[in-house]
Amino acid sequence: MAARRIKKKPAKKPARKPVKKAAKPIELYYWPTPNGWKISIALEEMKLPYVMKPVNIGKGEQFEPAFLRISPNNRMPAIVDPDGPGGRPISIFESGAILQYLGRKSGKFYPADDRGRAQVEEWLFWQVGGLGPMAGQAFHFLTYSNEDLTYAKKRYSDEVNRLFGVMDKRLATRKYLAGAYSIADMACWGWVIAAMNFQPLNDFPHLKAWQERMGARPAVKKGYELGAELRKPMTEEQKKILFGQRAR
Ligand SMILES: N[C@@H](CCC(=O)N[C@@H](CS)C(=O)NCC(=O)O)C(=O)O
Repeated sequence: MAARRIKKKPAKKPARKPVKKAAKPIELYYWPTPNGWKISIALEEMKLPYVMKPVNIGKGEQFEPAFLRISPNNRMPAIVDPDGPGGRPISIFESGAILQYLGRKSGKFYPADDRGRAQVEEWLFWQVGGLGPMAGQAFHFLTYSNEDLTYAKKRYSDEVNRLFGVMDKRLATRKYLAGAYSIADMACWGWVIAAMNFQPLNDFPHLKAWQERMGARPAVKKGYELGAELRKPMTEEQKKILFGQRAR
């Protein structure tokens, strides 16, 4: 009997392991200031991979055409996420919009339910429309202005004092501004740290406790330290670049 030829099954190709694409890091356009810290802190808290791209605002790098395409307001922070919605890159400027985006992307520190989200947004917008600009102006007239303008110094430092009072009341009954720790706290912390230089926290015990509670978080420490070595006292040359800007 003729030996039956056993058909050899074609050798199976070894099963390919699905190749996991390493997430490309988010590019953070940054300089170590209270507005920059909001985003470095958030990225650290959310454990999102990122790479820092320094924008030396004292040298005028915020006016470079490549940066203006990302941030038409010539201000940092800004981000480029290579893995944005639909897997396509996205660029975002304005710290509040960036925080909301990162909160949605990571699903952290920005509640999904409407009530929780509305509370976070109240305090986030309170920061971007109030605490940040007012503390920024106070800082300007108290520290940077070459003219000694008593009225301007008082107007803005009074407003910071009022805003600190609002925060202090809020924090008397909750650990964080919106109850649970959120992007709103991340937005405010750097401005409190900066404004403490001219408005001490002695009269605001709950705010002081919050500032310390946040400051003890490793991610906050790391975000705050990002690029600290770049920060230098402002020179007259830098003031000419930063102040007195008009439409270009
Ligand atoms: N509303 C903006 C403000 C950002 C902002 O003022 N950034 C400052 C540094 S803290 C800046 O980039 N300044 C550059 C300039 O004044 O030309 C935000 O929240 O992102």
